Amino acid sequence: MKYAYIYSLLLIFGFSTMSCEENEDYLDNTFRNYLGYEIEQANQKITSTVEGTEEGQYNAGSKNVYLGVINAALDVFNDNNSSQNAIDEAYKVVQSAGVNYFDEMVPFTSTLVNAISEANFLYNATEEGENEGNVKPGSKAPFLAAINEAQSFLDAGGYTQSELNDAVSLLTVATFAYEANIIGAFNVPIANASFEGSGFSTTDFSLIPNWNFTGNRYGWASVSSGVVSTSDDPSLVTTTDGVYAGIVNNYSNGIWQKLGEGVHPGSTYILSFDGSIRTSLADWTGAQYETFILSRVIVFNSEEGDFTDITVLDQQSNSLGSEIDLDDFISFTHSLTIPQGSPLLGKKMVVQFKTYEAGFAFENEIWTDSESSEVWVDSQVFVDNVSLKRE
Ligand SMILES: [Ca+2]
Repeated sequence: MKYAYIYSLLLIFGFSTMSCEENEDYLDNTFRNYLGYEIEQANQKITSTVEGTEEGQYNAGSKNVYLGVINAALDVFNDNNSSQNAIDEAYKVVQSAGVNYFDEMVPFTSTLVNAISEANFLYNATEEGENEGNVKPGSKAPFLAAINEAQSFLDAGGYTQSELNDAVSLLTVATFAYEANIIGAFNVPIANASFEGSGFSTTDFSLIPNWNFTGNRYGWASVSSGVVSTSDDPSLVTTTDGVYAGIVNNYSNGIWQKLGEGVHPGSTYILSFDGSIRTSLADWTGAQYETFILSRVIVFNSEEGDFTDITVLDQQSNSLGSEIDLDDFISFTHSLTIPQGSPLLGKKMVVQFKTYEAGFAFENEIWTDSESSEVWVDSQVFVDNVSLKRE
């Protein structure tokens, strides 16, 4: 009785280890300890979960049901006269109550919604054929069937988290099988990748389909990012395709586009684009600095467009030199590999382009260069013909 009493005190105060030393009835108490451990785990589950209607919360009243089972088992545990059968039975009942309690959780429906959206994106972005980027003939029909099945499951509702996990697994297996049938590299769709989609020159980024601009970092920065055509801008003599190119100006977070592509751990991505200098003004001493396009692949950790809370998957500085060359776009490739086991699995990728000049304290984008002498630099660059491949 004495030991059982101490054990129950330990349980109440949440100790995670229980000693079996100095116990005469060792075998019996070993089985008791299994039960005690199970009760302790159940109590921890009760204290670490809340009831509510949000994903991951538990249905109203479910805690009391679970607690009732736990307390009944605790009585068996604390009673020194409990038979081995009663202890075994209590052990099973607590375990199955734990499974039932888990099923009372409001399921993380968003995981399936995301998996379906990713699958649809992949399905729509690929065509059957024999060329690189095509999916092998006969692959689309079974994949679409798997997507439709997942969608029907989602629409029907009334599922538990365990059932939802199974549905996500089924769709994931179908998605991976489909991806394995893609020949060579997969072309990640980038909308309006060559800025021809707007059809007119503008600095109003709300009018430029699919690309975003979060504004200048300083109020005095008068130049704006946007899109221009060869006929409207004398410094844009030619583009690599079409007649429009995007403009990225200094003193801003640049331009960016959120893609349908979720992060694939273990994959290598190749980001390609063309760049050219639009303006690269000398500083007040007449010095001309090397101009760069900074290409980045990021994910937003919280709000879309919130650059104070991002994870940079990779970035690369691409030099355009310091001379303005009116007829030349330079082609760049930026390769990045996502580590296996990356916690960013499935997070939507964002492609971002910024510009800066050497001699400028880039990290802080302040007015001093590395020699701490004041410089005035200003640059704008053209970006065009963006593509992203997953290998
Ligand atoms: Ca273009």
